[in-house]
Amino acid sequence: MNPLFDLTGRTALVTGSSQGLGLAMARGLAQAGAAIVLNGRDGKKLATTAEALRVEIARSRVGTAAFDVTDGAAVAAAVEKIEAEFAPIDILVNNAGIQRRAPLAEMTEAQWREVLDTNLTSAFLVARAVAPRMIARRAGKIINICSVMSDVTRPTIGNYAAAKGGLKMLTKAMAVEWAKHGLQANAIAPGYFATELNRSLMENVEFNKWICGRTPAGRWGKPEELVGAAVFLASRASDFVNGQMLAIDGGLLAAL
Ligand code: GCO
Repeated sequence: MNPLFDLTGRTALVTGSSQGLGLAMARGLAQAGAAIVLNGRDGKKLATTAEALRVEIARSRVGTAAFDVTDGAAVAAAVEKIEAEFAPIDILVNNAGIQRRAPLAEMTEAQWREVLDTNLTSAFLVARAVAPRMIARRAGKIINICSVMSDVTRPTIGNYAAAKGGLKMLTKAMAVEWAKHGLQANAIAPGYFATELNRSLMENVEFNKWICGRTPAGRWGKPEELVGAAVFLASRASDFVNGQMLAIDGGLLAAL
């Protein structure tokens, strides 16, 4: 492997990584040499997932941190514990996200707030806990998992699109404040990927046909197809990249 992409000796915290895109990126970062801290709210699920990764990837170091990314006090305590007991966090992947689909005019305040809290505010809360430590070390990589919905949207996901659009701008805000301290903050924007979050969409014959037609590559993405971008943005190869959003979308954002 080109040493530019070697993550040996680095530690990555990946929020929302007990399944789906977060787990796929955590696996890829571990395969590139990083020690990994998995996060979710279910400690048992995290422990099972971590053990499976340790078996799958020889010499991997995988820890777990069960905490609610929307709870500022819990986030601060968890980051303190990780840095004290596992390792300093060199790479933060803000991946935690949910969907609560509803037409805007019918959307409840709870559906709005839950999505904005989990998909946007959490990235602020976790980065606010981690960044001062990275600043003190004058190095750190922050990767926010945005979406094609940071730039475009469709009916019934107005809360999700607002959150992901905000996350794109929060990424730029992090970059402009923290680059001088040696940190790089960037984003990955997945298109439509085959995950649990999208199972109902994939199983809908009409929606599946629309997505495969709307995506120039003509198919759904595979979670492992995010790994290259994650390793790039987590590695020395991206030391002069800041405030950027890299779409991994099969060409969707390029097409009318
Ligand atoms: C939907 C989907 C999308 C995508 C996600 C990809 O309901 O249209 O969940 O939101 O999966 O945005 O980044």
